[in-house]
Amino acid sequence: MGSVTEVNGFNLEKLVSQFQIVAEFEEGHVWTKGHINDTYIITCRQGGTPIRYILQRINHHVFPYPELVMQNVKLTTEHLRKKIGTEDRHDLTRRTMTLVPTRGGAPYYRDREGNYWRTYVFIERVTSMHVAVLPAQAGQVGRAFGMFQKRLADLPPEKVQETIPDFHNGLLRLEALEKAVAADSAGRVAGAQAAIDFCRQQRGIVSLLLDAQARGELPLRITHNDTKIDNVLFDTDSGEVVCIVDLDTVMPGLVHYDFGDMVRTLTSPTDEDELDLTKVTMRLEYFEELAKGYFAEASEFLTQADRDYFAISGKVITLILGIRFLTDHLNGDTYFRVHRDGQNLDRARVQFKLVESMLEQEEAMKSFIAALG
Ligand code: GN1
Ligand code: MG
Repeated sequence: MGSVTEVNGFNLEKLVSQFQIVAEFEEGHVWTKGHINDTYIITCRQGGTPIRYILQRINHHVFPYPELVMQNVKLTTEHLRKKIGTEDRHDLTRRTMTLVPTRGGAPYYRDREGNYWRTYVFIERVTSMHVAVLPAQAGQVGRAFGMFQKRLADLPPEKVQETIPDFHNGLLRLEALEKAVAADSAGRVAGAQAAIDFCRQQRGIVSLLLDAQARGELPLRITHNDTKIDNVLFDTDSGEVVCIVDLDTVMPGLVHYDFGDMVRTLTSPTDEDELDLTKVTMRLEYFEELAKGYFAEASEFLTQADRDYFAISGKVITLILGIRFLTDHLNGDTYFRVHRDGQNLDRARVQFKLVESMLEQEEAMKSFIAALG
């Protein structure tokens, strides 16, 4: 059996040997999903049976304190495992992420070049998607993240580190955009003028949640902070949600950003970087299923003030994401991985089109949330 050990200049076999894996390394290959970390799928064998793992190199430019990220991940996964285990022990290694410790018992391995590596058990027989194709899927994902927040509600927030400070602070994101425009370091400002103008016209949106938070209306809770549909795994056979992944940005935050990012990714019928903007729209039916699913789980811990801000949360986070993609495009694509020229500008344009569609349908979203009670 030919085995692939060397990928991107990393010896995957050697790296995997740092972790507590009781099986023989067979091969590893790149997994292209995700805009930030490098991910490899590793196949080992035990008694002729393949056992797979996820090996990841944490992007330490985006996450300047990988130790804290891993401290959060360990705490969160252990807490979720305990919670899920008391409900039903069936399939525990599929229903939460399972970290494989290093031989020394640490949650990550630091190599000689200063790279941070971690290993998870690969969750088998699941699929993930970029786009919801049935309204019921929006409901399932809403429910899953509502449950996720509920299960973490009794974790003391001070135990979870804010690994990327001001992650959803739209005012700072706007400042970063203006800096990028002024510097024009990649010479791309002229080609992105319409997108820049849109951000300036709509700038009032980004502070709606920050202002409510500053007025003391919205409490901090432990949130996921990257609730895109891609981060939910569905069982291949039953279509049920199995697991929520990508716990790197679990931090104290507002539940609205989690809900809003679901609106962004579950209601749009296209990929994040769709070129045909006529296809990009906020599908109200998907929004309604998402809200019903989420509230079915989250209702018990939400306050009335919380409820008042869910209908506008989609446009807030979607505009912030658009600003971030646009800023990165202007800076020469130094943050989000791109697979083609102009991809970050394409991503930004999709977000702005979605914001427009959300603005057109805001009253309908507000009435629906109000009627949920
Ligand atoms: C990034 O790497 P990935 O795909 O999990 C980003 C999120 C964005 C998302 C947009 C740490 O997540 O904030 O919402 O892209 N993560 C970070 O697809 O910036
Ligand atoms: Mg992420």
